[in-house]
Amino acid sequence: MAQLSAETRTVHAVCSHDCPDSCGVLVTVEVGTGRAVKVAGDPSHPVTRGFLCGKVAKYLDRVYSPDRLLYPMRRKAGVAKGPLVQGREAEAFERISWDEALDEIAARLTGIAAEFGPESVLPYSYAGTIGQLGYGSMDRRFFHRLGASQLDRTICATAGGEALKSVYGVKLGTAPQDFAKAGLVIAWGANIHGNNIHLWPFIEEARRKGARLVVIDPYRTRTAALADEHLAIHPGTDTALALGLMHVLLSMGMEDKEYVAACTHGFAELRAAAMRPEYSPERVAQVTGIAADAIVRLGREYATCFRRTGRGAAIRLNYGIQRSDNGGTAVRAVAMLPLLVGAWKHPGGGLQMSTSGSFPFNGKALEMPELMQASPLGRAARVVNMSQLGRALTREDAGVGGSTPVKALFVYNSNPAAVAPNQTDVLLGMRREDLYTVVHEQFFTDTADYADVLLPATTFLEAKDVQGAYGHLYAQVSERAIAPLGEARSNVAMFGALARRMGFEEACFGDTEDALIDQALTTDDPWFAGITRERLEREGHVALALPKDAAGEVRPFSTAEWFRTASGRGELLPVPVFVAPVESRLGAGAESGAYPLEFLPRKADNYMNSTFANLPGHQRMEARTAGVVEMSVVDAEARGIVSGDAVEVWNGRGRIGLRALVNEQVVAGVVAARLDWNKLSAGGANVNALTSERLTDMGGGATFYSTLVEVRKVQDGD
Ligand SMILES: Nc1nc2c(c(=O)[nH]1)N[C@H]1C(S)=C(S)[C@@H](COP(=O)(O)OP(=O)(O)OC[C@H]3O[C@@H](n4cnc5c(=O)[nH]c(N)nc54)[C@H](O)[C@@H]3O)O[C@H]1N2
Ligand SMILES: Nc1nc2c(c(=O)[nH]1)N[C@H]1C(S)=C(S)[C@@H](COP(=O)(O)OP(=O)(O)OC[C@H]3O[C@@H](n4cnc5c(=O)[nH]c(N)nc54)[C@H](O)[C@@H]3O)O[C@H]1N2
Ligand code: SF4
Ligand SMILES: [Mo]
Repeated sequence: MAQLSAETRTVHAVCSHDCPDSCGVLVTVEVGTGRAVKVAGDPSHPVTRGFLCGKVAKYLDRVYSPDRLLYPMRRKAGVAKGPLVQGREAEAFERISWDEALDEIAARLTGIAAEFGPESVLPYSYAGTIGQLGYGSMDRRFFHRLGASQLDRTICATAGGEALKSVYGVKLGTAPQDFAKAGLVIAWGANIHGNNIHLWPFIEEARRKGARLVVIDPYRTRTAALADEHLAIHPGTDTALALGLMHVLLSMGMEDKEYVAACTHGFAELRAAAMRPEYSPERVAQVTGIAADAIVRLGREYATCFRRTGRGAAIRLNYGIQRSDNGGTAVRAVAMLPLLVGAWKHPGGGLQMSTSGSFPFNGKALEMPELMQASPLGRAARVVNMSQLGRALTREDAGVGGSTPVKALFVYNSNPAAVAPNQTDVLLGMRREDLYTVVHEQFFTDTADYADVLLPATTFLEAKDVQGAYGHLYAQVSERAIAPLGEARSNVAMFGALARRMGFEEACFGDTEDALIDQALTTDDPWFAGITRERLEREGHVALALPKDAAGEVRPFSTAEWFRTASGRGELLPVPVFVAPVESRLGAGAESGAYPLEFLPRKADNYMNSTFANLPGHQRMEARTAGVVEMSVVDAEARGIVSGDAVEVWNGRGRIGLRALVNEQVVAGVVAARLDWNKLSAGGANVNALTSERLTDMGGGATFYSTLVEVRKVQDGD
């Protein structure tokens, strides 16, 4: 008989997936077997508050999945690179030992670097883990010492990040708990219920006290459906809406004159711009698709929030609005709104996009860029933009000047075959037989299908790390709860071992996780005052030491001291100007009429980008959106399409096969489909076969949400 009450212990870990919430996770481990038997949200964490999202509540299904990649493997001779059948990928590879794997990789990288120069090696990583060590420490040291190309990690948040910094000088905002005190909450390009669920209870608390929730999103997300008002904005037109709201509030003279004078720079110019006729509610309505009276109402409600309710207006701005040609400008425009009404001074008021800038981790100590000087290059290596991977792999000059082609690709923390834009070129490049590809992964992803060598990676239960957050203000240490499964190694362990195999003798390649955590926390920054590894280990989570006002509250940007811009104020210059994205109904890309529909290649509520997409339990939760393109009845009827029809969605870059789902999630002119693994998609390509490598106006970011397509019914015999 099974023993019912085996002795257990509880370990504090941190969910390391790329999510603003960075939850404290309590892992129950059976002492006898060392097996994790339960994961739960840490009830003592002020934002996690004892619950996990639906994805990670089932995390043990992922950790102990029979599909985990557990051993180093090498592609069998004669097996071409390219899509494999899910669940049978291992047949294309043969198991090898870590020693063989490291020997081979070291020999190949050394040879390629000698023949083509070390910049012909391209690391490719993003946010498989956002633990400080796993995201960027030993890996960066390794590639710096090698002299490999540097990767500009732009695929997610750089447009918005640069934009926020241009206005405030720092990526910081309203704490999630403070949303409970708000008198009005605006979710702007933010799918809170799907992507940031731990903010939701605070918003519900505010609503119970009378606050309204307004969602500005072209898609009727779960968040929008649960809101008091949903404004279905046309994609890429947020700058116009923000200026329209300014137009309304400035026309009424509702700006906070004292705050504006003390804390902003460039108000007169911004006022003149916003008062131009093209930002009147009527004109903005034409551009955004939002009724003029709704714009006037929201402008007034926002401007008068504190006077009416004694509570502030809070904006949850998220990255949805900046995945578009002018996404940086859009974020700047929205981020200026709280500066005009002084919302930062009010309880619950302000704006949150990312709080990551509040964590002064010592990135330089972790990454050691000075090691590039010790590499054969003897200088800083060239930089390749990750949002243009297709270009980097298919053009001789890697798209960045010079003549060094990419000859080796080292992928970890990412699944570019599924998530990178312009997939046709990405896969064309990855299929190259003369490209040596190493993939460090937990699963046989789409990217693994193109690997020469596969290395098994740990999950966050299996390695220690230290983590901040981009949606709250607590630092945490994540303890190792269980031993690595199979022969999995953490990013730190793997790159440390590979560095030794390459003959890199610097002592830094032997640093332990604890040593790295200590280095990450070594800083004079007062916001980390009193935060040490020992304290984090003891307490699980520790609040940042942010400055408090006389009432003992942390109120970012309530006074001029908070701004870290050159002007020392909230920077309103240059004033934002609305320009239609190239691929939008008003943009140059629509002129030919060939691709009239705006396409939203969305994230799944129950996956994390492409992570979880292979797990049956998660697939069941996402069944509604599996393999479908959602469209309005207007666009469906115009094409003779009804729900269930097989359709093709295409543009000049690619085509994918889906089934139509005619509903009210999108308005006329917009269609939506979600990200999946390619090999789980009909036809073997996902939504990124349609997206482009055009970059954003700031930060060189990806423009996933500015994509034009056409849809047609697939006739019998097609
Ligand atoms: N469940 C789940 N959680 C996640 C993720 C996931 O894949 N699944 N991904 C994680 C990652 S990597 C990130 S970066 C965060 C991102 O979190 P969010 O920024 O919330 O991410 P998105 O879903 O990209 O965009 C939010 C919303 O913006 C809308 N949107 C698209 N274009 C526009 C536009 O032009 N204007 C406006 N106003 N809205 C627009 C989209 O329809 C979407 O509903 O979430 C993280 N959390
Ligand atoms: N069409 C479309 N494309 C998108 C987006 C979209 O909304 N729509 N979103 C974009 C955004 S915002 C982002 S952030 C990117 C995300 O792109 P990625 O960062 O590539 O995200 P994931 O798809 O989650 O893939 C992460 C991979 O890392 C692996 N992994 C996890 N932990 C570790 C570890 O410790 N070590 C190693 N070696 N591997 C690990 C996981 O198994 C997983 O396969 O996608 C972008 N692409
Ligand atoms: S994915 Fe986000 S919400 Fe879910 S457990 Fe991880 S940090 Fe928390
Ligand atoms: Mo992201």
